[in-house]
Amino acid sequence: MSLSNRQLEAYWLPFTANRDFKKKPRVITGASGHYYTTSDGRRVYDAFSGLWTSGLGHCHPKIVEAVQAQVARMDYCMGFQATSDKAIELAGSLVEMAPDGFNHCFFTNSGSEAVDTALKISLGYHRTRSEGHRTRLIGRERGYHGVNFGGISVGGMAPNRKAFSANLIPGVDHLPHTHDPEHNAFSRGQPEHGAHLAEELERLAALHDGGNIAAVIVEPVAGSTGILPPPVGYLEKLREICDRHGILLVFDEVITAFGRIGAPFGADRFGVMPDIITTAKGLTNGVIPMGAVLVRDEIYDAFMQGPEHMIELFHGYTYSGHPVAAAAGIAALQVYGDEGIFEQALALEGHFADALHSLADHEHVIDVRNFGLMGAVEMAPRPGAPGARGIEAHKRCFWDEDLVVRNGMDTLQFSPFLNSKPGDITKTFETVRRVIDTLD
Ligand code: PXG
Ligand code: PLP
Repeated sequence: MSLSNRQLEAYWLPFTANRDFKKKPRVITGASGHYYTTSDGRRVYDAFSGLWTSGLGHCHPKIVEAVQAQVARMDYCMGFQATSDKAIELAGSLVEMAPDGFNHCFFTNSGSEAVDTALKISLGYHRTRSEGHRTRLIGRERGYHGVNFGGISVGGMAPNRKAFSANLIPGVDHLPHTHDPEHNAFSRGQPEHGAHLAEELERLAALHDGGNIAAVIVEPVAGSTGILPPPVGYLEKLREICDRHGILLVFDEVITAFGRIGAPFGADRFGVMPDIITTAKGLTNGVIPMGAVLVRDEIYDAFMQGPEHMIELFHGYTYSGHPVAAAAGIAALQVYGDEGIFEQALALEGHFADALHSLADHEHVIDVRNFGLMGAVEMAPRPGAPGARGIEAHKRCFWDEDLVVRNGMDTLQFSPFLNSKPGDITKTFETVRRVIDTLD
């Protein structure tokens, strides 16, 4: 590799321990199917499918072809007051795949932008209906909603908030998280205990008056924090309380959409319909950055009033509906359908859960959690060095075992390809066991 130290030093990596990383950088130079190629020439199996992004595998030929054709045909066009044919086509494909009643979508470039857009749409929606006093937003402890100011304000990942705590947006409350190892450790799929935690929303409605609350945002399955599936009955209860008080329910499906939990959307899988859905990642299979906010008809319709020459929502990104991203999205959605990917993902769940839970007996392991093709293995922190076991496992997998797994502190996370071979999943967890055997 001919990259210089100056170049390496120049790059400030996101969500990475930069000084430690730069001592021995893990650099990826190629990707194909289920494998990466590293800068030292190794073929490495990707057990995280990108960053939850690339469920179809890397460089899917149909998506590559669509992107190449589009970038040569039209690289960019203005997205305000004009748009590309591709953005319109993708909007059509997306609402076709979405649950009934979600017939409109707004494009962004990431999940973080989708979240902030959804929060603004929620506030704007109530204003258009002369309920502008509904300003409070409710998130949840341990929630991840990206890194923009709105997203970290409703989010509940303490490290992502603490440096900015004085500058978060006002008027936000948090529901309690649903992690309850005492009752639910080693649950397979949805834990039995914890539906009552949704009733905290009723308490907040009593405190503030439900009529002052604009929206509640949750991940149907909390991902980034280390996989917390919703307790049985929890999402249903949230929906019920939102209905009682006229509060919008936003599902942040940046991870859970597009097959990750065996259905087009988490809303479909759980049979609980939110009012707004945020997506990104799998929308383009990670090939070109893009996010989308899907809204129910009532929400879009509420904005469509006033003089017709006037802008209804003062919001948008230079790259909203970018034609090359949209081309990638159209192709990805086509492949999901043509290759029966969501059905494949659903069929793989049992095998994945078995393989993941095979680590439950390991001395370092204190919990295993899963839903769909999302899995977490939580290790006990090494006394005095929380996070050390997790990052050591990640590095040993990468350098010694040619395997990419992701760690958040001491929790190893797994996001297998939606079209994984069962044997590769088996092998992944045999390897992980071998690696955690070597940890102090
Ligand atoms: N909402 C949710 C639910 C997410 O999971 C975002 C918003 C933000 O999306 P962008 O595209 O702005 O990153 C996410 C992203 C991990 C991990 O290791 C998770 C995410 C991103 C990177 C790593 O779990 N989630
Ligand atoms: N900053 C400046 C000075 C800009 O002109 C723009 C967009 O025109 C932005 C920020 C926002 O960029 P984006 O639309 O890519 O989010």
